[in-house]
Order: sequence, then structure tokens, then C-alpha cells
Amino acid sequence: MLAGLAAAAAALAVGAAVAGLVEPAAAPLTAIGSTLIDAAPTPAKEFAVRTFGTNDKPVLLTLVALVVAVLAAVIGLVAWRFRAAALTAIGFLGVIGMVAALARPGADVFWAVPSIASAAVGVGVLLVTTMSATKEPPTTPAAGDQPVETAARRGRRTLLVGLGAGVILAALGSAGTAASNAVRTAGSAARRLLTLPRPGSAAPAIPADAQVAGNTAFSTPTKDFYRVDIALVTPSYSADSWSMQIDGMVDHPTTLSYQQLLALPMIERDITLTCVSNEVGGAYLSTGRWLGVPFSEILKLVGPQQGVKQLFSYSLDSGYTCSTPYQALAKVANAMVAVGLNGEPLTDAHGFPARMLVPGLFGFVSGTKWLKRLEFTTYAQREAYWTKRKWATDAPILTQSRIDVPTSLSTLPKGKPVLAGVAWAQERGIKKVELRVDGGDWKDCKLAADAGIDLWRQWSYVFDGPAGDHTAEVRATDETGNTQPEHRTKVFPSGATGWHSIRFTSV
Ligand SMILES: Nc1nc2c(c(=O)[nH]1)N[C@H]1C(S)=C(S)[C@@H](COP(=O)(O)O)O[C@H]1N2
Ligand SMILES: [Mo]
Repeated sequence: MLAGLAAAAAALAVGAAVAGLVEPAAAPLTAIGSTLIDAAPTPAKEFAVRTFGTNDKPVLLTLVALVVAVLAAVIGLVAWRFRAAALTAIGFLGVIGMVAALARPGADVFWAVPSIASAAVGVGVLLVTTMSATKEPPTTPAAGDQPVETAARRGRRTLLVGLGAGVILAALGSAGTAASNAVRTAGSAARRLLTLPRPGSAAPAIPADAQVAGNTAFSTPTKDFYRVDIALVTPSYSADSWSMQIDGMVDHPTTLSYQQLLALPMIERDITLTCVSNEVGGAYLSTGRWLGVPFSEILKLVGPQQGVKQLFSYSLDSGYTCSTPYQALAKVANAMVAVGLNGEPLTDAHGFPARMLVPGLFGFVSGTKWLKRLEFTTYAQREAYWTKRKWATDAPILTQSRIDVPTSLSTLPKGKPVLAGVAWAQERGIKKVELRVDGGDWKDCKLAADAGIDLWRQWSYVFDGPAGDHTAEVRATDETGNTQPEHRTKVFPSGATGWHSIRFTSV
């Protein structure tokens, strides 16, 4: 078993290190993990996101690694008897990694290299550890029989040498991966040192009283900005070699380099981004100050033709594609191809060099990161990644609200019994937020200043009930008069509905 585990550890570590040189997404574990993400049925994905949140990716990789470890231990046991079979099995695992890597969208033949290296290292380590395994089993050892003892000792020695080699290779591989990760991180930090142009139209100031003291920060720092995507390895691209193709049903198809994109008129806007996978009370929404080229300029540039129904966007990363309803795109003033977040170039995690944003639409139909191509088309011609998986086609952000203060199951401070939170209905605006305690009457909350239609709105409520344990529920009404329904739905296929509630204690 140890022989199998050492072989697997060495194989995977070396494979990952080689992938660091070739293409991180081609590492055998990563390639298999990405294949599983794409193949997973929607309920499984929902479960993973709901249960593990942003840790869903490490959890997936750990599970795959555990399965490989169990297989490796079995292979190690088998090797003692059927060496050729065990070696073949390792080779077969290598082939699985190779096929997974080669089948990734955008893969080329070099993506096979990490898995080949893995298989070679795995076979090598298992060969050495089990060198004397099937040689002449000591059938009738006479006491003090010299040759048999020597064979046994030799067996033990090759096992130890093999295990040692496995451990050393695993350590070297891990160090190599760590080193190439460090180089990549430093490289992307250096790339992001570029200076972005000033916007022709600056963001309107956020009123100071849009923030309720002690509540969630109105503007989310970049490091805290939620992140949701299907990329197992954070993509990192260079702006120098980047370009974006814009084509399909347009009069003037074009390709923009990064510098050409930056030369177009720019706006800076505060926008609250929301994920369709946000559960009632969830944290998949954040507010940032985005710098980018408004879509109105892009439409002017290429001239979409009659009959365009969807903007189909392609990511550089894997086969991710996104479907944005053209109607929504054309009418939302601050829809943009963004290059900056909070005064800096986008980070790799949030889509460097460029990404889409359409206020009012959930991220999966509007927020394509690592943009590669914009194609104006119809629904009959193209079907996007999530559409194929039966998520909604038209997916406006639902009117929602959340209680952030106090956190559930905590105690309200004595002199300052204030509940607070956020409400959002991007592109419609929040008209009213109400709260009720212990199922009583709905009471109006105090709304903080309105910072604009693309943004969430903060609210507060002074609790004046008796000491003890209580339940608070919140609901918002948007400017179209639509009040959040009580009925709880799942996030699939078009976002969760229902009221957020917390339990708290007052003294
Ligand atoms: N290339 C790519 N872009 C993507 C995704 C993705 O998986 N791949 N996920 C989308 C989803 S579901 C959301 S909610 C937003 C989240 O953007 P953020 O990670 O910058 O917060 O990105 C969108 N853009
Ligand atoms: Mo999302």
C-alpha cells in the first residue's frame, strides 16, 4: 500500500510541477476535476456551492485526490502479486488524466505532457519499490539459508529506496509547483502595474449616509469581493497579447487590442454584482467601483443588425460561454466591458484583462470574465454553458434583502439595539424595507441614502421589544411596487426567493 501511495504522490506532484511549466490547467488532478465540474449534473453543483461555498474547488480536488489515493493503495497491494497488472493500472490512470487534459476546451497536444510525466514517475516508483516482489517467493526457507535471507533483505532495500525516491519526488514536485505559482503571482502583479486611463465620466460620489454605521461595508474591498466561476486554476493572461474579437450579426466586425479598448470612451460606476447561486441570506453579492467602456460605445462601433437576440460572450478560460439578452444589454445605461475595479486593473480572479458587467442581470448571464470574444447572434444559433445546463435564459436579479447586524444567534448590544442590513433590486431601486419580530406586524425600516439604481441600499431598525429570544424577518419592496414573496425557492434555475430571518437575543 505504501508503495502505491508513494508512487501516486510522486506522480501527481511531478505532474503538477510539469503543468506549472506547460499549463496549470493541464495538471492531471486539475484536468479531471474540471471535467467533473462540467459533467456534474446541476443538483450536484448546487449542492457543492451551497454546502462548501467558495471552498467548493478545494473540496472537489481533495475528493479526487482521495479517490486516487485509494486506487493507488489497491494498486500497491496488487503489485505485490501481479506487478504487470499494477503497472498497467498506473499507466491507465495516466491515460485518464491525459484524455481529460486533451479534451479540455482550448487544449493543445502539450496538455498531455503533465499526465505522461505523472504516469512515467508513477510507473518508475512502483517498479523500484516492487523490484523483488514477484521474484522467487521464499517457499521452503531452510533455517539459516543464506540466499533467501539475501533476497528478503534485497527486497526490503529496494522497497525503501523506492519509497524514499517517491517521497523525494513528491517533495520536489510540490516545491516546483509552489515555485511556479509564486512566479505566476509575481508575474500577474507586475502585469497589473499598468496605468489605466481616467474615465471621461467619473462615478457619482456615494453619499456618506448611504452607509449605516456598523453595517456591512457599502463598497466591498477587492480582496473581499465575492468570486464565483468554474475555473479550477485562476487564469492569468497578459494584456500585451490580449485582444477581443467582436463579430456575428454586426455591420463592422472588429478586433480590439487592450490599448485600443482603453482608447475608447470610458465610464466609472459603482455597481452591485449578484450571483444567481446566492441563497437567501447568502454572501454572493458585492459592490465595486468599475471602470470600463460602456456597451453603448461598443454597439456604436460595430453596428448590430436587425434580428440580434443575444450577445454570446466567450471566455479565454476553458469553454465558458455566456448568454446575455440583447434587449437588456441595449437598454441598461451602465452595461460595460470593464478593465478596472476599485481604482486598479482587474485582478486575475475578477477577469483581467477585461470582463463584462450588466447591472440588473445575474452574473452568469452578464459577467463574463477573461473575455475573448463578443458575438451578436440569436438563441437559435448558440446555447451558452449554463443554458445547456437548464439555468434560466432571462435572469434579472430578484428583489432581495438581508439582515447583517446582529449576526444570527447573537445578542443585541444593550444601549444600541439596532438591526441593519442591505436590500437590492438593481435597475429597479428599493422603495421600502420592512421588518417583523416574532411574526408580528411588519414595520418600516429606516432606509439609508440611495446611491443609485445599480446599487444595493442599506437599512436599519431600532428594536424596542422585551428582553429575551426573538426572530426577525425582513422583506423589501422595489420601486415597481413588487414585494419579496415569502415562498422559499431554490437558487436553480433563476435565483432564490424568500425572506431572510435570524434569531437574536435582547437584554
Ligand atoms: N469566464 C467566466 N466568467 C464568469 C463565470 C465563469 O464561471 N467563468 N462565472 C460568472 C458568475 S456565475 C458570476 S456570479 C460572476 C462573478 O464575478 P466575480 O467572481 O468577479 O464576483 O462571474 C461570471 N463570469
Ligand atoms: Mo453566478
